Amino acid sequence: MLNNKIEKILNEQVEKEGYSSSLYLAMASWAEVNGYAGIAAWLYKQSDEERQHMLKLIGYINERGGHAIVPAFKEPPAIQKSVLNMFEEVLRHEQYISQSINEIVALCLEEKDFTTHNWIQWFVTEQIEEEAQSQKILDKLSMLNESSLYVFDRDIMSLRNNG
Ligand code: OFO
Repeated sequence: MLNNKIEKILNEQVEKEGYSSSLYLAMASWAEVNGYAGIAAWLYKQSDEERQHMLKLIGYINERGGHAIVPAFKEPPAIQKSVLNMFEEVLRHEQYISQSINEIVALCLEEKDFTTHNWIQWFVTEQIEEEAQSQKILDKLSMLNESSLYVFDRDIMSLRNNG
């Protein structure tokens, strides 16, 4: 059974994962209309993954006797300054999510909720991968100029597949 504090922080995370999904969906749409099909595909997939994270949390909260609440999500930006700027934002956002997961871990220890502490480890590991992936993309992007973005756009697909 979840205590109120844990239920509350997990519900806040539902909102954050749902917003992440909307954010990446909006980025995907922007990339698509600007001709970056590969980048758009990567972001659409990322948006789907974030929705899965949200569902995972909803499932756990309800399974443990809580009530998962689906909130309204704030509207993500529709326009990006540039591809580089957009991926800087992706990395910043993932770092923010990692911090948020860490806060859940800390609260679990404080509240002696070792079941949720164990369960949330999946997210801890996932965030290591997501930050590394975003950093890898940024490293590649910072070596490119605008004209080589086309090559990068095709390249990003294989980058996702190879981890
Ligand atoms: Fe990006 O992993 Fe969920 O939020």
